[in-house]
Amino acid sequence: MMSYGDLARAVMERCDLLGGLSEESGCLTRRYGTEPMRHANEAVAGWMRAAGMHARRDHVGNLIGRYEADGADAKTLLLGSHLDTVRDAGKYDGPLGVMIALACVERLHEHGERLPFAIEVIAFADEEGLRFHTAYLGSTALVGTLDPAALRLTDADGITLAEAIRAFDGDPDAPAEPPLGESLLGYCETHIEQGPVLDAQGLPVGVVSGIQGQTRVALTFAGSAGHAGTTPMALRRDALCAAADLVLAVERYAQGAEGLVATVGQLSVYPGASNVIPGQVTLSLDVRHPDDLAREEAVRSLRAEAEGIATRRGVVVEWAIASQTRSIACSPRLIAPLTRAITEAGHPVLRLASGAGHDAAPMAAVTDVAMLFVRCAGGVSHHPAESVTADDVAVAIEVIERFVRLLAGEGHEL
Ligand code: HGY
Ligand code: MN
Ligand code: MN
Repeated sequence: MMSYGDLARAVMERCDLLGGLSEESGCLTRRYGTEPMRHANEAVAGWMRAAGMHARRDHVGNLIGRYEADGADAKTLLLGSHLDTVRDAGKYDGPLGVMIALACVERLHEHGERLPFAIEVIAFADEEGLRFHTAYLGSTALVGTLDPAALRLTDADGITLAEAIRAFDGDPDAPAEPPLGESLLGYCETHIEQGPVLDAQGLPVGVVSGIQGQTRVALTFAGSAGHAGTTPMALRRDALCAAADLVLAVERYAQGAEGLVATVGQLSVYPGASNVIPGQVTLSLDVRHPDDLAREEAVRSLRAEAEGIATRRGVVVEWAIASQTRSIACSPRLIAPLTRAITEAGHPVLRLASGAGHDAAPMAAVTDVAMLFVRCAGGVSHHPAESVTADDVAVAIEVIERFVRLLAGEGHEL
C-alpha cells in the first residue's frame, strides 16, 4: 500500500508537471479555456482514470472524476479545487487540492475499496477569473448561479466568454445540471492557506471556519488624450491622474476600515504612449470583508469617491460590478469530522477564516462545505515563490482520508 509519504511525493511531482503547463514562458499563467488548461485537464483525467475513476467534463470544461460507491443509490461526496492560475502564479494554489483529493481515491483504489458513497473529484476550470475578471466561473456554472450576462464578457482579445466556452469544447447554452443537494454528502476543498497563520503557529494544517465575501469592480476613467508637449496643465483631463487619485483613495479607505481589504490589481492606460496625455484608463477593484454589510458599505463609499474624483477632474467614470460573492460559513456538520480527523492524525487543531476566495463559497449554494488549509511557507501565494512541504502534504492526505472514512462511519485505524 502506498504510504502517505509516497503519495505526497507523487502529489508534489504532479504539481510540478502541471506547473509547467503555462501560456507564458518563464512563469506560470494558465487561464480558462487556453491550451495549457486543455493539457492540464488531459493530464489530470489520465491520473483519475488510473485511479479507477470515470472522468468527464461538464458544459464549461470543469473536469469531474467519479469513484463509484459500494452499492446503488448512494450519495456523493465532492472533493476538489481549481486548475486555473493567476498570472506569474505559484504551482500549488488550486492544483494541490485536486491532487490531494485524487491521492485519497488512489489509496482506496489500490485496495479495491469502495465506500458507502461515491466520491467525485472536481477540477474547476476557472476560479481566479484572470481571463474574464469574474470569480468562480467554474463552480458557479456547476451549481447554476453563473450570471448569464457573464457570457457576454470579453477578454483582452475581445473574445466573449460564450465563444471561449465553445472553443473549450463546452456549450454556453447548455442548462446547468447542478448536483442535487440531497444527493450530496457535502463538498470539502483542500487548499494552501495563502496566509501566514499556520506557518507562524508551526502547524501543518488548519480547519477553515468561513470564507469572506468579495466584490470585483471594473472601472474606466475617460478624459482627453492630448499632446504631452503642447497641452497646458490647466487644460488637461488626464485619465491616469484620476485613476491614481482613486488608487490612493482606495488604500486610505481600507487602511481606516477594520477588517477591510481593497486592492487595485490591474490598470491599463490608453493610448499608452510616453508623449500622449492618457485619454482612458481601465482598472480593477477587489473589495473584501468578513461582514457583507461592511463590504457593501465600502463599495458604495469607494464608488462615491470615484465619482467625486471624476467630477473634480472633468473626466467620466464608469463603474461596473464584475462579480460579487457573499461571505459563507463552513458547515459544523463537516467541520466536526474534519477536526476529529486532524486530531486522530496526531496534530493540534486550529480553526481560521479564509481571506482568500475559494470554490467552496459558490458550492455552499447546493451543499454543506468544509475546507482544510495546508501551511505554505511565509503565507506567500499568487507568487512563484509559493511553496509547501511533502511532509505537510502527507499530513493533508492522511487527514482527508480519515475525514472520508469518518463520514463513512468507519473511524477505524488506517
Ligand atoms: O482571489 C482569491 O482570493 C482567490 O485566490 N481566487
Ligand atoms: Mn485558489
Ligand atoms: Mn488564487
